[in-house]
Amino acid sequence: MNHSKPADLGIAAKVVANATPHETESEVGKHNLFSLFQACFPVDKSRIFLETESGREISFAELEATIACYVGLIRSLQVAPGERVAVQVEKSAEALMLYLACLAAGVVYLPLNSAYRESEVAYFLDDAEPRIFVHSPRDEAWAQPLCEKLFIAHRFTMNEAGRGSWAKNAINAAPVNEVVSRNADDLAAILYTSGTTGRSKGAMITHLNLSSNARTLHQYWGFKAGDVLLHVLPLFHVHGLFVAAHTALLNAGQGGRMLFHAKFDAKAALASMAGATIFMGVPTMYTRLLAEPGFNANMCSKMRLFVSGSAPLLAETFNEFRLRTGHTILERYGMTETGMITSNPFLAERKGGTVGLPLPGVAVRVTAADGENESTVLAAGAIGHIQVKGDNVLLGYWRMPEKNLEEFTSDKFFKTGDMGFIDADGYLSIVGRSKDLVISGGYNIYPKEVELVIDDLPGVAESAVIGLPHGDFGEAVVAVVVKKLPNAGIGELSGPGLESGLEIAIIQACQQKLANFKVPKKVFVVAELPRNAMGKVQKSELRKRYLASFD
Ligand code: MLC
Ligand code: AMP
Repeated sequence: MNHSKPADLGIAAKVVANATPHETESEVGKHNLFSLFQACFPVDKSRIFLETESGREISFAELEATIACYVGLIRSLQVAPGERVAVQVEKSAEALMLYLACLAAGVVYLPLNSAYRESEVAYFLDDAEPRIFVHSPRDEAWAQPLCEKLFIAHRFTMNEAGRGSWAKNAINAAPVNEVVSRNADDLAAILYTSGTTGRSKGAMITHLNLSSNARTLHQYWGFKAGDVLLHVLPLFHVHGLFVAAHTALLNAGQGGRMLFHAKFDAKAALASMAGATIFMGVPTMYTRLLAEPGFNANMCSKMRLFVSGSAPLLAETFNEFRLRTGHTILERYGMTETGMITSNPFLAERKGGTVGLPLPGVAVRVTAADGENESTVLAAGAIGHIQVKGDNVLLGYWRMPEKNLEEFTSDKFFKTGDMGFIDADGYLSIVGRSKDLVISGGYNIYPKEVELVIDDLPGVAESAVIGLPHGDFGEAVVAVVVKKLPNAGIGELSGPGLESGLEIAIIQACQQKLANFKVPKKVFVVAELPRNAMGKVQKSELRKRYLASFD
């Protein structure tokens, strides 16, 4: 355990670049996001909030009773508000209730993608120092020694049906209905995002960040009485957990509910669509829906809104969707660090190829450059760096004061790392990224993280990981690798052949150490990597060279 880390949240919070006093005296302690949701729950608690694919129905009464037991368990373990609870489980109603219980108990929720491998999880747990780790029973063999090594006090399991030692212990805990008071800038969650250096950063997300964004989206997207959200996204990232679940929770008072699918499956989603009014997905989900021959306007006759985000939506998907269904997909733009930033309007024109207008209360600007001119705002139409400011923007990075300085401008705008322009009507378009990032099926992959794993292999001199256009995932991860042997100059080979041993070793190492979506879908072995005059690897050159690899 690294004892040089700041010991408590207060210290971490004080070093942030954008900490502003958000509260009036009368508001102090009244910012727990769970209280906001609970205030929206209907008087008739027998009403159903969530229905799973198998037809299991969860009423508000069950939701509240389960959450009370979970809060009771957290309290009985003497985990104090502000301490972290890390959760790496498959999606289930119980996983959602565990998140809500963490909010209610005032502890900081740390969701982890269920695809993360042991070494990835080890980093997050070591960095965040949670008091509780809830994991899949499948990972018992490594989770148990890891928790011991990191002195994580409490470890529980939860399987894809929501069962396991967490649920068993919670049943025996004395239920606690009290919601812990929280201030606007108290942490609700820490979400790790990878970094360009390969080291992940914990984005500290406050109760105010989440409540302000949720309220805005609920209103901006015109949620109304009786809306049914078809929830197919994972529960461990912003899109599924905050955007989708939060807006549905805020709609609970108006008879809103969710159809909850454990995973996205195009056929299953279509089967449920007849009973739904709102769908949120990443572009891959839309291309997969369109790939279903029977998908047409009749199948979504009750649908009012299709939202897309997390990755660029291709013009052809936007257009074909409109032709096939009569619905214009509403594209919005956001980040883990900021929640949602812009959105196409619900009522006014939804412009394809743009991510819409700044959301109410969110300031967005496009500036000349990072560094000296980082606050020089560009005219409409000019491409530059996208920056954002508002109650939605993270408090700072967990125990990384240097990142807080780097990632915010001197006038407290957050640098998104995305490049774009704002048109004369105020709509933002994203045209690229200044950060070296691949987005595959809505998941972010930082090439550096994959390169570090590949470069560690004995047969590898160096590697460059890039994203290439991919029909299903939008972009796919590809590794271009130089062999260590002096006689490696044998041109480009892939597939079975001379280099296949190295390729297999690379794929295996990545599978062992990285989540499956980060594993390269192709490996090219080359004599050398193209470099510019400064010696920097020219990834744009590699992207051009291998552009059509997935055609
Ligand atoms: C799965 N695979 C992926 C992948 N998902 N590879 C690359 N990119 C992905 N996104 C791997 C699988 O492990 C498998 O590999 C192979 O690809 C085929 O898998 P599949 O069965 O076709 O994939 P599936 O399980 O159906 O998953 C696809 C998906 C999923 C699109 C449903 O990736 C998904 O749910 N994406 C949503 C991500 C998301 O929620 N992003 C929001 C982040 S928040 P193998 O080797 O095992 O065969 C954010 C902010 C914002 O970005 O603005 O919202
Ligand atoms: P994450 O760190 O996973 O939250 O991913 C955030 C990144 O996803 C942003 O910085 C963008 O690069 C990208 N992103 C999100 N929404 C969109 C969108 N609608 N179009 C293009 N890129 C998007």
